[in-house]
Amino acid sequence: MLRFLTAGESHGKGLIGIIEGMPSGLAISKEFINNELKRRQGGYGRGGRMKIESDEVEILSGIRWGKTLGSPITLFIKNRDWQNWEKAMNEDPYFESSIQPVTKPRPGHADLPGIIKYNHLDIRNVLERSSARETAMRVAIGALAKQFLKEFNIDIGSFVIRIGSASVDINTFQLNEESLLLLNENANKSKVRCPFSDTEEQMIKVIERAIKDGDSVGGTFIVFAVNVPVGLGSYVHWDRKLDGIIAGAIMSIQAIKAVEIGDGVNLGSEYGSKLMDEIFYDKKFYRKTNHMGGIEGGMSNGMPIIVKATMKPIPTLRKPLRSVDILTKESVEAAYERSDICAVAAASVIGESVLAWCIAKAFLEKFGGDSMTEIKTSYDFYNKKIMER
Ligand code: EPS
Repeated sequence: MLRFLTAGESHGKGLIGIIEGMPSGLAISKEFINNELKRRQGGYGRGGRMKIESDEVEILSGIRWGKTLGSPITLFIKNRDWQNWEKAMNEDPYFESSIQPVTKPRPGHADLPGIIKYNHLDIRNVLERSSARETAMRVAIGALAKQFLKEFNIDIGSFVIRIGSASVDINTFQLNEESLLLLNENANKSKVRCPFSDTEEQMIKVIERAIKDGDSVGGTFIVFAVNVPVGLGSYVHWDRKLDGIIAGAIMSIQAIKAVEIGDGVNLGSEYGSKLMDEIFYDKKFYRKTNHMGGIEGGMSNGMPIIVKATMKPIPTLRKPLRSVDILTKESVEAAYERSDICAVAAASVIGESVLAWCIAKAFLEKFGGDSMTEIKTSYDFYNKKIMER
């Protein structure tokens, strides 16, 4: 079974990821992982922290001479910022008295429920781990999943369709394999990962306004997977449904508040006759539309998997909102530390990694084996004997 754990605080020494269940014999490029990390760090509206960090992965176990061994893979990403936080984040109690606790919770953040749940008197004990810094490791881990999927020609990509009031009506576009890959490629060239230049300009203006006003802004991105075989996930039990698995995983990305599959919420406002993807046959089954976003009955149906996710504005505001000091109970303004203004572009890259992981896991459940050779044999058999029957 494919699984992973991450550990690490935002201003601690670094982030660790342990991945178990990757088959042996998978070629892994460290350059590819590092490039994914770089993509995540980009985007107009990131804060000062991204000027400090230049994320690079160190591989501590599980890979020898460029290939997976089948044993647990350990990844490490150093926090360059650690050197500025050595006292505040030290494991040695000696430093405790020299550091002021954070006591003014930010509305919208994990701060207040976190200190109550874990019985802390310093919000730093919560914010360090709830921070989106953790997603750097999820992207590194997703980069392994992407390299696994590439062996089966499965590609993952993303692009941003809304930042605040600036948006493009994506329903007017035909989203097929070719157009999705092109949109992702063009998004890679955009400061906000938006492939539509008019909207891109408006998005930048929206972010500039937020920067000027000491505010923050959220948005919506699409993340997709193409060339996914029919039959990943299952209809037989609730926790095996691919759409449920993907939605839960994407929702777990910091600040994501909505996830839709295919036409998503729009499916609630039309008659069924307009929305189902009719079935045709020419040597194989095919569809001319993809309102269902590549998933029917909790299973992939061979069409591109299309997921839309919406991120709320980041709760750390330079112009802070009202809050209450957790120690004095006085009305105060929420704490402000350096922060991002808009991280929707970064979230879309994180979405890719999370989707890649979900699909790789479902793929291994279907075609599983301990080595790439075994998995490829099983996949080829399915393609030749079952898909083409
Ligand atoms: C984050 C706050 C900021 C972001 C951080 C997430 O960090 P800092 O408090 O050090 O300025 O930059 O994101 C990352 C460090 C990252 O790698 O994406 C938060 O509170 O969630």
